[in-house]
Amino acid sequence: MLSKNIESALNKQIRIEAESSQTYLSMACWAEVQGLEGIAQFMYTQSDEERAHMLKLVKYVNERGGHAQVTDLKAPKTTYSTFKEMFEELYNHELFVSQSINELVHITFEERDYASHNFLQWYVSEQIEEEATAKSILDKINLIGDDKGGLYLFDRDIQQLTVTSSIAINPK
Ligand code: OFO
Repeated sequence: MLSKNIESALNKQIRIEAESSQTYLSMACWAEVQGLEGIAQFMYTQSDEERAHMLKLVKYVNERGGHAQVTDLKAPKTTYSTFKEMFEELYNHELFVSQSINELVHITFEERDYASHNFLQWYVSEQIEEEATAKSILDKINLIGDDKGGLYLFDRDIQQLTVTSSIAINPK
């Protein structure tokens, strides 16, 4: 059974995961209308992953005697000056999410809710992976600079990352 405090902290995280999904969906739309197909696919997959993270929390809260809350969400921004700016925002957003997961883990520890503490370890590992992916993408973008040919190849190569993460979400 979840304490009220933990239930509310988990619900806060449900909202953050839902907002992350919307943010990446908006990034996918912007990239798609710019003709950046590979980047758009990557962002659509990221958006699906965030929704899956949200649903995992929803199920956990409901199964543990709480009530998962589906709320209104903060609207994400819809345009970006450059794709580099967009990936910087993705990276910063992941840092923010990691911090939020850390705080949540801390609360479960303080309340000695070891079941929730254990459940959240999956999110801790996931954030390590997502931060690393976002950081390595940013490093590549910095290497490309303003080179149009480099952008073309980057947009093509990032599709490979998308294939890898869809396999991770939908293992057959
Ligand atoms: Fe939900 O995994 Fe990153 O944000």
